[in-house]
Amino acid sequence: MREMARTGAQGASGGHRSPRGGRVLGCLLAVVVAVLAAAPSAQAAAPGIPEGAALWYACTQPQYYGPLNLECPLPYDPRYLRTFLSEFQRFTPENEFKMMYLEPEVNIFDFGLADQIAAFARANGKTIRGHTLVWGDQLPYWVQHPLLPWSKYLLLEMMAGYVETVVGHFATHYPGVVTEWDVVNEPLGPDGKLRRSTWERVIGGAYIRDALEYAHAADPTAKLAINEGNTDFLGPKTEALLSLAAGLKRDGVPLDVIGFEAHVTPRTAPTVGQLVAVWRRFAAVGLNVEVTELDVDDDPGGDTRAAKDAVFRTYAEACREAGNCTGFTVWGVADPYSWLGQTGGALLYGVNFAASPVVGLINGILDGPVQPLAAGPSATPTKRASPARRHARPRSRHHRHTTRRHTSGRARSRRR
Ligand code: 9MR
Repeated sequence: MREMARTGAQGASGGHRSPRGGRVLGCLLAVVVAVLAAAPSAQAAAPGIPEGAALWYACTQPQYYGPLNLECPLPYDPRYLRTFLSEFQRFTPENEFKMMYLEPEVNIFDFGLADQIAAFARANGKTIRGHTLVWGDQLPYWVQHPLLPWSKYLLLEMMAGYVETVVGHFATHYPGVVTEWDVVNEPLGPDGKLRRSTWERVIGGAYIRDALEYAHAADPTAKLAINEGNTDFLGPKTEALLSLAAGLKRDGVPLDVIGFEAHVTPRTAPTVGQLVAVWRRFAAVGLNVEVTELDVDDDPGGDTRAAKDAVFRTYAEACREAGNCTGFTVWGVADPYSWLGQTGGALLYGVNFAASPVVGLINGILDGPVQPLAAGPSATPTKRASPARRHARPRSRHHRHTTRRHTSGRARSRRR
């Protein structure tokens, strides 16, 4: 997953000077350069498919300042940072951007750690997939507190305030760093019905489109995603996701990407053909897709490295072949730091940060130009009521909040 050289054709830098008396030639050259610049160039955009990893930020730092439960689970090892920096172009904060950390108390935002992470990305030329704004898990205690009897309107108000504050924070203070958001995470249950969560129970299914609208209003430049798992095969859950996504696109809701988590094993993984078949259905409704959380756990009894590598290759090949795949993210930098535990061998870099043999292959597959869908067939928003109007949301109760720029967590010294 080397850093791909992304240098397009170098533009005319003004270094040419017409020889004395060569004005006509100079003019002609200027015209040719202008025509070439205006013509669509095959070399103009050759960004390949960006490769990312879920990052445990504290593990990149010898000194960590933040909540204790986001400490790196292992002693500081500079190889973690080195591997990330040299091999990946972007990252997903594995936990740090989740609501329980960003709004730990009602109306009190804590961007202490998130600011460090965004500054880290900016300083190192990386971009961030923001994960995740509206999810049923990893919520602050107060969202589900039985003594807080949410009404639909109050919860919607709170959700609007949360999404606008968080997305707006990064758009304002770190422009161009958080380029994409998992706005809604795992909205569906295994049967394809909307997953029960505080959001769904109190607001109803419309919370999905509302969250997307609020995110778009806060940062019109960010790509917006719904992220879901276990939808790599055609089946009831995948059909339900497709129909949800198609409906949103039809209504002009700002949705760009469907994220496919891909927590799989060699036995549960799909084939290239199955993935491409699913992803093309999403292309047909105007959506790009991304592999967002790929890791390959062991089946009972264990699997060989070769079997796992074949799965990584499958996802990379499908991503290249589908035509609308705009990202490839593995869920962790190296095995010792995987949420699945250290022994699984579920990632591309092993216990000693040695690259699996498939890494070079994946680089080759994902490199080179791609032409994802720029906008879906229904991407032109239809004129329709804003979420606030649809729900007759009482604007006067606008969410007020205080932001805490510095986290209450204390500095943690790390052993080398
Ligand atoms: O990798 C994350 C792990 O460290 C957390 O303990 C866990 C809490 O639910 O969330 C993990 O990440 C999840 C992601 O946010 C959403 N998709 C499933 C991921 C794996 O559970």
